[in-house]
Amino acid sequence: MFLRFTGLKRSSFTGNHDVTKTKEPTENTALDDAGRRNFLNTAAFAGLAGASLGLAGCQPDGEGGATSTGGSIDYGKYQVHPGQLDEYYAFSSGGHSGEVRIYVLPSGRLLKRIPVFNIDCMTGWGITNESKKILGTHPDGTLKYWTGDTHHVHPSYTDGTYDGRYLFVNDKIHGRIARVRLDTMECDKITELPNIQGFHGIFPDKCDPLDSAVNYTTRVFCGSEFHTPLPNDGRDLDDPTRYSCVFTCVDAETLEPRWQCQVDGNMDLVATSYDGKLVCSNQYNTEGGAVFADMMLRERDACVFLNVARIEAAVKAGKTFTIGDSKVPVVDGTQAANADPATALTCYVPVPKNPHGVNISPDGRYYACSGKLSPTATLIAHDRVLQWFEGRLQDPREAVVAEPEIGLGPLHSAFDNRGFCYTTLFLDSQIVKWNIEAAIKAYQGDSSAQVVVDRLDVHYQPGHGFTSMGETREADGKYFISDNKFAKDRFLPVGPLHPENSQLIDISGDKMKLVHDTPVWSEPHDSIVVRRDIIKTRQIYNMDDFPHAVKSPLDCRVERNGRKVTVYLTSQAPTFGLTEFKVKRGDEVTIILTNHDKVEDLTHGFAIPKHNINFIVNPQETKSVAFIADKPGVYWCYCTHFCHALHLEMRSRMLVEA
Ligand code: CUK
Ligand code: CUA
Ligand code: CA
Repeated sequence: MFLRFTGLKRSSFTGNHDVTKTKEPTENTALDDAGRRNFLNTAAFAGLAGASLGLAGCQPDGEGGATSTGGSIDYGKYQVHPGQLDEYYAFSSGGHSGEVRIYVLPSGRLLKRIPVFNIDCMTGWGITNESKKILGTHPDGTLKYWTGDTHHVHPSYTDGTYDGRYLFVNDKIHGRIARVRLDTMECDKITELPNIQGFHGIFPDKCDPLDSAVNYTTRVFCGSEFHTPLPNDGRDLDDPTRYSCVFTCVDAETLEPRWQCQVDGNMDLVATSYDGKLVCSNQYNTEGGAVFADMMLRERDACVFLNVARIEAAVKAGKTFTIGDSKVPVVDGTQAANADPATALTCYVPVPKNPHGVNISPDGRYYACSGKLSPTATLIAHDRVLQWFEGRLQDPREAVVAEPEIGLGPLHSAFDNRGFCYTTLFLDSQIVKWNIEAAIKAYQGDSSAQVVVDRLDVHYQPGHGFTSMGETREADGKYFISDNKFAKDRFLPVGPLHPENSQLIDISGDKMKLVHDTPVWSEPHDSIVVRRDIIKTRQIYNMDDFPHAVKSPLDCRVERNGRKVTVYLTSQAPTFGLTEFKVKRGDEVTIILTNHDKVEDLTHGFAIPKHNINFIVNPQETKSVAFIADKPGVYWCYCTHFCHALHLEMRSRMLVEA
């Protein structure tokens, strides 16, 4: 995450934010747009929090972008009536909840929470043996980690658009990547990446640079935000100048790391090109600072581009090293080792101070890197970066084709299919819509080019913004979501912890229109909006996919092997296959439960009081749990998931003998 600016825009906390009303003038209107920008462009950055407070209430309407007020909106046209289905899925990270969420648009209804790095006692994630195996355990069977911090979700691609196979998601805390199957919407793999800390940006490739026949995702790129000693084994604790970062390429099928690339500076967000050739990451800490003031020393940081084909050739040729105990081959992508474009693995394009967010336009031509501490967005041309690698540019900075001033605190950009970019302005609490070609003309000196065409107030302090299908070739320019970090007065109060506010904006016309607010629990960072026809889910499982399935209710039994007891169970509404089972105090009990119901939506649950056992089995699914029966007595194992008129009667008894 970016800095939390303590000086929030004051108007956000006092103004009337009814979308039907225009903004109220505030006391700082004397400071015009230009003055404000200059102020931020001076060396006063060390006091940035104060600066933003000082600017509070300044409302830019200039630059040709009169602020949209919503105007008259036919809200009814966005309603999804009872029985109707939505148009889009939104897959959303859950931040430090460690999960992924699915909500749908335009209604904003939340359909599902997918536990990934967290423990979830509804589904049994982190409780069942199968999920613990995916999450990773110590030799004694206890979970290695039960916390996570998901920031970015991105699905697999074919032909530059989503193919409905997988969703990849990062865990910033422990440096893990997870994969969610999109047919079941469940996590099926997690890998802990070596040599990294603060795994933040993640993006799958969109085709293979080495094999033109492979037009689908085979790699997932992972940036690491925090620099550490390499290996991080206790050496160089007090010498941050010796810390470094590596970029990781993970195989999309095995989810194992293929290679790593050491870079200067840090990595934040990640974007991949549509031709598979480049992957890039914005860097806000090229200074290698260990405290925030040191991370703001330079006027420019960078967006680093990795040349995937060259790196993989270097890996193949063995021009690699390893770090500590890790066997993953590492290439040297530092600037000193890559000064010659003819052989360079990496290209560092300078961009203004502490950029955040980098996104590629749906036509594959431009990367938009947001300024964060600069009121600009930097547009980097894909073909010009390739030209640098061919030795045809003098300076990587020549890959920049536009750098429009768009407002304060730009964080993330998204695109429509008409040549417009939509950037969230954290400090201004606005979305700014700007024209890509006009920005390029203005950069070339055309003062008549109208770059900013619209602004819309959002509520409040947006982080990510994303458009419907906007990270694919099929961007459709219908909706933009502003994921706002502060909701304050937009919902009924629920105590000191507020929800966040995910705002749906119609971008199909010339002016952006705010359609509605959806409260979201802390704290999604990013989402993707996927057309519903792309997602094809299963309704029930296949019993044969589970090697330990209890195939018949007649197979229900208790097997003992010393202190190890296995209970084979089935469920079929409204009964479990055994009405009781007996174990002895101290037994190591494994329960294997197969749900024999075949009816769509007929899920059962299984809970054992006082033993921390609670999980569900979906139709035709098998799950297992293991625990020590350490308390003599009678324990009613009951169905937790309402399944039948006799759901409450759906029980079994565990009898633990003293
Ligand atoms: S980061 Cu949170 S708003 Cu983790 Cu994608 Cu920019
Ligand atoms: Cu089975 Cu409730
Ligand atoms: Ca910096």
